[in-house]
Amino acid sequence: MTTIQWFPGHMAKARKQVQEKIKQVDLILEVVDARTPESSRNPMLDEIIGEKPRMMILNKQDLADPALTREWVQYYQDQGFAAIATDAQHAKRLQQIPQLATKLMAEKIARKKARGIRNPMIKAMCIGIPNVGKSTVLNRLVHRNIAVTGNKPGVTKNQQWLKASDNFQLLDTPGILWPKFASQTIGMRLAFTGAIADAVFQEDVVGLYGLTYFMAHYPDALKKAYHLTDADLQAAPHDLLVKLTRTQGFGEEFNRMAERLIFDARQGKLGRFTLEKPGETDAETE
Ligand SMILES: Nc1nc2c(ncn2[C@@H]2O[C@H](COP(=O)(O)OP(=O)(O)OP(=O)(O)O)[C@@H](O)[C@H]2O)c(=O)[nH]1
Ligand SMILES: [Mg+2]
Repeated sequence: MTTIQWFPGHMAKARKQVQEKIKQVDLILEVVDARTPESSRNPMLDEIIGEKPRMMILNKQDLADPALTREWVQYYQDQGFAAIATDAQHAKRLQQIPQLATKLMAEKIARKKARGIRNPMIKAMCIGIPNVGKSTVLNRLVHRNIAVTGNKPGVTKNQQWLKASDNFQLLDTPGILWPKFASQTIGMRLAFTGAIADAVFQEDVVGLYGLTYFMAHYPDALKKAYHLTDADLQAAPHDLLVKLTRTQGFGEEFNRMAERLIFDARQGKLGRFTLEKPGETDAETE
């Protein structure tokens, strides 16, 4: 299997900046991709954050498998995190974030009030890997499009403070990956969902990973999207990729079909999907 890895210089710098700011913030909002929650958690950030109160935000839930999202939220709550699933394109549910933040900070707020501070400020730092929707979530919370967002990884280049209210301030940060993924399956999941720059990986390898996963877990979605039969789904993934390349009009250009499949999946054209289940180890899915 080819190795996927992406840790350019700007991420090393962004990590250093997170380290520098960590003391100034009360709370961490860790945004992950609901389609691949555990693989989209940066283990490097764990070390930096330490014991700071943390809220897990499983964003892009509109694209993820709803039953598995419920399992993942429960999984993180069982681990003692405040965890919620969000769709940052719709503001309504996001109001749970300041409510939860206030709850998490209740003791600290009470201590500050006891010291005579009438309206204590909560400062939260939003962190996560690239393209999971950090800036979009924050824009919703401040009700304005202040932070730049975009449908590719690496859009936010610098940290930026945003004011949600008189007592809630948010720090947007650039998405950060880490120097070595523990397994190549993690790289595949992150490439497939768009956290890794497309130029860094081979579409045919990642497309074939996605096709194999969908054949095993979401065959009906594939059948519907590409007009396939049950017999087609019995083929080896590589043979199905060859067939799809031809039937979708790409001739012998397997790369282009793989690219199309990745694009369709990211757009939601293959239905809602989640690439990992709580408690599953990568060895089971390699
Ligand atoms: N479907 C869907 N798309 C979303 C959601 N949240 C964000 N997006 C889209 O995902 C893309 C990335 O969003 P950003 O907010 O720029 O992501 P980011 O985490 O700040 O990315 P970096 O700055 O690169 O680290 C944009 O095209 C958003 O419109 C969501 O909940 N659902
Ligand atoms: Mg951003």
